[in-house]
Amino acid sequence: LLSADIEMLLNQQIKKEAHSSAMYLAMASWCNQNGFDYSSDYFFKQSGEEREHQLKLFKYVLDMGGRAISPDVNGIKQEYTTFREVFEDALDAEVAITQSFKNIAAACMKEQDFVTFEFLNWFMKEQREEEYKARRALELFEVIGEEGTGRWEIDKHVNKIKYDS
Ligand code: OFO
Repeated sequence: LLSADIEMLLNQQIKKEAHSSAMYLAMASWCNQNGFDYSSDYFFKQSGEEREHQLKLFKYVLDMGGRAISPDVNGIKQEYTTFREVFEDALDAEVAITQSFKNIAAACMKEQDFVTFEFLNWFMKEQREEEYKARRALELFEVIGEEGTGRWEIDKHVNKIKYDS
């Protein structure tokens, strides 16, 4: 069973994952509208992964006899000023998500909820990859540069970022 506190934290995380999924979908749309097709595909994929994270947490709460809450999602940013801003937001969002998982893990430790703590390990590892990919994507702006056909070149590379754990 889950304590009321851990259940609440997990439900908050479910909402955050739903928000991330919607955020990435908005990024996929913006990139597509602005001719960045590879990045659009990349963000579509990210959106799908966040949806999976949401469902994984959702199912866990139910498996543990808790009350999983289907979240309201609002306040999704639809407009970006620059291509680069999309990637800055993506990295900021992933760093915030990692912090959020750390907070839940700390609460689990305090309560000696080692079952949930163990469950969270999968997400910790996943965040390592997510942060890596977001950081690498943003670095392309420095490595390649935005001048001339730079943004077009950056777009082509975004989808090729590999992570070997
Ligand atoms: Fe990329 O955030 Fe989910 O876990």
